[in-house]
Amino acid sequence: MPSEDSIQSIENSAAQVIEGTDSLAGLEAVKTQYLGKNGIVTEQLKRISSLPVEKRKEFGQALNRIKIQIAERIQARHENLERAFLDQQFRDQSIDVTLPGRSGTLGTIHPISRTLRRMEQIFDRLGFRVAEGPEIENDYYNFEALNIPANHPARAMHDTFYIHDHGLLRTHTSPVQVRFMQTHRPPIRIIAPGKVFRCDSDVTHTPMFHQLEGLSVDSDVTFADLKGVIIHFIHEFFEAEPKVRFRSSYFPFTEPSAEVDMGCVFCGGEGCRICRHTGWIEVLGCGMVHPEVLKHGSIDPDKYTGYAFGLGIERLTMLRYGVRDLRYFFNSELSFLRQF
Ligand code: 2NM
Repeated sequence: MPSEDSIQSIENSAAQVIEGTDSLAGLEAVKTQYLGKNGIVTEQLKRISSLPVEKRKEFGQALNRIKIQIAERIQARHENLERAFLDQQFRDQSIDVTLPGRSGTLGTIHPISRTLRRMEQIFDRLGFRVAEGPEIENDYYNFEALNIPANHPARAMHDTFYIHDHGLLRTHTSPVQVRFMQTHRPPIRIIAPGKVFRCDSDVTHTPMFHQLEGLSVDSDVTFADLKGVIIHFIHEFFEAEPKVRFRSSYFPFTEPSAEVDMGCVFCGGEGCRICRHTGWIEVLGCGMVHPEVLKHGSIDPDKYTGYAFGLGIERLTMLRYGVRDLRYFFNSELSFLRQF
């Protein structure tokens, strides 16, 4: 017959096993091992009926006592393990609200776009509206209408990308101005900014670059008006008042034509690397619109006159911001772009 001692040893071993269990699943198995249908305590209870009558009560009471004690121990251990599990979970998932935030990266405006915006603002205040047109043009609008007939040497200068018989990538934005003249009556005051394409590539030329051309047509437009607008533009754009000179030149689409130089803003006219020791920097080309070009724009040259000008946006951006190499605009180097 089992003694008080052996019952107590079941309790002792149960206590040890329970304390040594460190998972909720393991604890469930221990509960079955002791208190389950075929558990150690249950097996003992089944034996009561085989004991002498006078022993049954004492033995039964002792077994019930340890059954309750074991159940309580399991319950207490369960609560401990659950609390430890939750504590660990809180520690693992906690957020340190004092950490500095992660900032997103902000993009910047590309220097070419920045210059374009600046130019558009300056000309907007002078009454010029922005006009646009196709980048894929044809022979008529890119050359013929601009007084550059087939076999004219000026065609060779343009290094045109031809697409098919008459399709080509515009080599300047002048076609936009011809199309505008054909669809609008004077007074006309527009600028045509955009991409242009020339089959040319070296340290100072890229096959695609940006131009801005201007056009003013009215009944009494003179070269003096052109000079006033150009000088004002240069002063505004460079936020300085360098000297400006108009040097006689030739373009098929203007007569007379001029190229415009400004006093070197880097050396003040002393002569430096940037102005190639001339003290002057070439800024743009311009002239009075050729009567033939006005005719192609359905404008009567006996009633109207006009001036036009054209400039390279990359070139003026380099001068304005002191960018030393054209290729910076196109190689997507963030350390360069982030400065704008
Ligand atoms: C230049 C220089 C001189 C020009 C002419 C025209 C048009 F379409 F009205 F005839 N647009 N742009 C022009 C005149 C462009 O670029 C150096």
